[in-house]
Amino acid sequence: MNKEMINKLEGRFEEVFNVQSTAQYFSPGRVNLIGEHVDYNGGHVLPCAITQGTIGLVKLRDDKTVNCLSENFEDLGVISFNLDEEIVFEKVDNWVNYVKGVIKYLKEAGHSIDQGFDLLIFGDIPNGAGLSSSASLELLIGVLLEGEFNLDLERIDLIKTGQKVENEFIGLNTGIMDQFAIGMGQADNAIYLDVNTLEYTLVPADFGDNVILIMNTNKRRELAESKYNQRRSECEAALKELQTKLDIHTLGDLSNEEFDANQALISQENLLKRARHAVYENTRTQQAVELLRANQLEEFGDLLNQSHISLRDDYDVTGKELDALVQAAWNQTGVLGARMTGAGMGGCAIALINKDKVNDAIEKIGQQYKDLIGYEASFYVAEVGDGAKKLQV
Ligand code: GAF
Repeated sequence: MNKEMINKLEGRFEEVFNVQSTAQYFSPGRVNLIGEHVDYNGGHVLPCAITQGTIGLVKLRDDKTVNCLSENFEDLGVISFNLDEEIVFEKVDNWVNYVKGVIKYLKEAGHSIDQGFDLLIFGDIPNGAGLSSSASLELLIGVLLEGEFNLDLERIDLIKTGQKVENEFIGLNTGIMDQFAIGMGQADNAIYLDVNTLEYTLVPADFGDNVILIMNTNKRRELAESKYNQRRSECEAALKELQTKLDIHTLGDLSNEEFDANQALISQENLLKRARHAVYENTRTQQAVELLRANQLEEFGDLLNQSHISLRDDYDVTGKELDALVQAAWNQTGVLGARMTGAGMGGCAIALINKDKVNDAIEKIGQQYKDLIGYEASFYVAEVGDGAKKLQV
């Protein structure tokens, strides 16, 4: 987010609210390098925060009104609610439900948020594109409230609050990966997280002569929520069947060999495929970290490819747009690996690609995608950035 954009937002804030903003906060988006649909299955994930994200400008008010405006949803205008009234989800409030949810759960946890505020936000991550615009917003509001009301919070509290908003206020049964990456992110590092223990290590996001290219299908995600929740239930059902014989708490407790030896316990083919993806993807993620640390990038890239194939064939969350984009990337020289990232069903893919080949590849991938799908994809080179924070002005 450059200075020019921030100046513009400051002007806009004053124009809308007739006062100057007093503080600014930033919260990134994330890409997940590998470990997809694993976080709610008890395994390992390898996401990183990116420099694209959501910025929030704020000024506390003397009353209890919270006024919210997003430059990304200008047509919605200012959406307001009052801190003295019960905070409830309202579909018409759209993105402001994330603001409401964070406030509600922090208040319920005993934190004092008793003054209204004016809020202007702007995000340069595409909405609903698999780069976690919603977790970015949750953590933005979390750090903003922490800063403005001097709340006594550990970062993990904000991360868990964000996940609670997603699960209980919005109704999407996500894992904790996105909030964790966005809350704990550090420039130039990926986060290797064990979701069972919430222990994590930083892994240098050093790709040598290569970069991570983000490729957006620009496909609107339809029915993504119900499909996501369905995948989670399917994995839980498969786990239950495995537990009739095995002493395991999560699918992430199994090695590939243990899974293969016990797969007959799973009664339905589709449940077996979902569980196999979760187990194998967890194994791939552990291998990928070792390869990245050892700078074995070709082998790391192969695992990205295998991850996509498994998400396509076993987990069934890719769809023709993501498959077309990833296949087009696989066709290019200089691409070490490519896969969808995030929940899938539209949204973005990533490719690990030689930096001298990026421009040429963008042109060719873009053309192949358009020929097949009928509209354009968008491309951004990812920069790995810091987690959510207050900006110094
Ligand atoms: C979404 C969810 F929010 C994450 O928790 C994770 O499950 C991801 O999909 C798939 O890996 O981003």
